[in-house]
Amino acid sequence: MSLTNEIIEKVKVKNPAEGEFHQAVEEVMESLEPTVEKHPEFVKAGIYDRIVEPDRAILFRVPWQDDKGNVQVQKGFRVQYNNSIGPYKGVLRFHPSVNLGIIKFLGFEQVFKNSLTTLPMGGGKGGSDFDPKGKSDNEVMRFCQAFMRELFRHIGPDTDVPAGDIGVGGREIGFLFGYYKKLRNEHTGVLTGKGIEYGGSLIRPEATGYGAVYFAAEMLNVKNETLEGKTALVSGSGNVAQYAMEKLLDLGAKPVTSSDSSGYIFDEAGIDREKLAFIMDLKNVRRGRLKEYADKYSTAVYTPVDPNLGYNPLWNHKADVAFPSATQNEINEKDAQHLVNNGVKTISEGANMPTTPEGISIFMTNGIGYGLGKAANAGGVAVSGLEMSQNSLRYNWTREEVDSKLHGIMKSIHKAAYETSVAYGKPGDYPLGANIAGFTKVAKTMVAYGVV
Ligand code: NDP
Ligand code: 2IT
Repeated sequence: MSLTNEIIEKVKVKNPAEGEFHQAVEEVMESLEPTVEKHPEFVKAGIYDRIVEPDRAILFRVPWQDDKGNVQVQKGFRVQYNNSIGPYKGVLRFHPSVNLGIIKFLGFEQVFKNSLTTLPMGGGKGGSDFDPKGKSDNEVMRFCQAFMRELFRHIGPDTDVPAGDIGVGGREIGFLFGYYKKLRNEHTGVLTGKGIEYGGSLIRPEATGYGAVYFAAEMLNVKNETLEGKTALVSGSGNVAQYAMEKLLDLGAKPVTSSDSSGYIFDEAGIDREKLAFIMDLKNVRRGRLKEYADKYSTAVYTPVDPNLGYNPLWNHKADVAFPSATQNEINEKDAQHLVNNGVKTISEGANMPTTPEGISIFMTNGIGYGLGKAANAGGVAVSGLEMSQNSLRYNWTREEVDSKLHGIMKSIHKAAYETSVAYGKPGDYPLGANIAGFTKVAKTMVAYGVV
């Protein structure tokens, strides 16, 4: 058995019931197989065994009081995965599905993603099974404060810098940062995604969605194509999906779908700027359900989620490009086949690990340009890195400066992934190229440090 396969098997045995984590390790390790022969120094230093094991995983109890005065208890997690190239960096996710396996998969992915950004950031991830949906602002505040009461002792601007993800937006970051500041009596860049008034970076809210579209544009550029006039399927209606749609409109493409966990809308006429503004208000201000979109716009059809269907009909519409931007494993084998059958030739993943391994192999065997999440959605963490730099400098760059740095970073991520795929004899195999490029930098650093 090859070394990388041995590692996969060991991870499965040693970390039972962590399916998403196994999936992420399998995906990365399969790509890394050709590096084993090329880098005997990595094997000698035990890098393959060490890279799958987090530096530490912190689990804690988060007790908080709801509006009725009842005590609720949530699980809290922070997995500090690898800080070889910089402080641990990666988000907090608040969603009822959060468990240790999900946080470990996200943290593991983050190590390679952050390495690809060219910025000095290690990888980590955290979160809670708390569900902000249906909670009052006061409840969310009390929960965030309770969460930070434990987390503050493990993080710091040079140690570990969290940010937002599913269920953690500007409101939550404000509560978390305000309480950290109170506990530590210091105003530093300990969290990113902050409000502009208290150290946030311009373009951070837009960065992941914009970056995924810039990445798609780079993939198309290899084939001498652009996004102009292309029809796009987008899933999700949160932070990433909203700004992916905005940048698609800027570049002349037509987004036709959007979804939330209850269902999706298909708007053949296209989601234009006015309709996008409606989605942003609905989701960010009124915190409502996407079904309202179809009540307001007669050009749209709403389809509720049918858990017995075995596929997501959102991916079964004619289009050219697709931006999965909701959550993990939202494209299975059937969905991938539907995308291929409907003429989609380019996928740029805004979400983390939205495609199952079976789905990925359908894309690869059909020659689809497949931009995996850790390359395509790295724009968010990249601008988080720029926010950290601005906080250290106590300075702010303009919107244009940040956007142009983001664009440059997405181009260089694409270049690194593409050129590595060429160097390893598989031009256009983005999973291979991105995983190897991200890994190599971290592995070299680990070798330099010795056995620590
Ligand atoms: P948001 O919470 O802003 O939006 C998430 C969207 O996905 C919502 O529309 C939500 O619907 C939907 N969704 C979430 N969970 C599920 C589920 N289990 N089933 C179906 N739909 C679901 O999160 P983000 O936009 O920030 O994150 C989306 C994805 O992008 C995640 O995979 C995240 O890890 C990834 N990502 C985010 C980055 C960022 O900077 N924010 C950076 C890089 C990656 P509903 O409203 O009903 O919950
Ligand atoms: O998955 C990700 O890269 C993010 N959600 C952003 C991480 C960050 O620290 O900004």
